[in-house]
Amino acid sequence: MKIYFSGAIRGGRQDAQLYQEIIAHLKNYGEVLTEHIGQMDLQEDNLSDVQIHDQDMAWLTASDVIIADVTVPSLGVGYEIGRGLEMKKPIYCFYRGEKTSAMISGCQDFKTFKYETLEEVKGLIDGVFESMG
Ligand code: 6IA
Repeated sequence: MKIYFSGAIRGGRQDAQLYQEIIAHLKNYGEVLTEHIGQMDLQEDNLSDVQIHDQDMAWLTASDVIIADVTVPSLGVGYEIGRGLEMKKPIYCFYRGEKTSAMISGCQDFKTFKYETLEEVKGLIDGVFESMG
């Protein structure tokens, strides 16, 4: 099982630690192609934006499932969800707080779950993978 985890980078790194813990949990179910998203010391490196985009699209294409944290608003995360939908990938979105974008929670082609704590999101992720068999 190849898992594409999607979370904010230039959108804001305030949840980076949480992404790291979600990624650690996702590893119980397969290979996480985008482990760097949880890296606390993520630095803008020498990759061009074209290289970043093309590498991420290749990983998205190779993935079996997309798990997105949509709490911190991110153009890249929204774009990946849209492209993943176009590729007919199974997508599961998770967010904390009052609301997320209506374009995410209002899309009936995938499920969006609200959570409060790390333990809760881990439980929701367990449910998702159990339902996938
Ligand atoms: O618009 P955002 O930057 O918040 O978009 C975040 C999403 O786009 C993530 O789910 C990533 O898959 C993808 N993404 C955006 N920037 C990068 C990136 N930057 N590297 C890999 N994936 C990215 C490289 C610079 C970094 C080392 C700081």
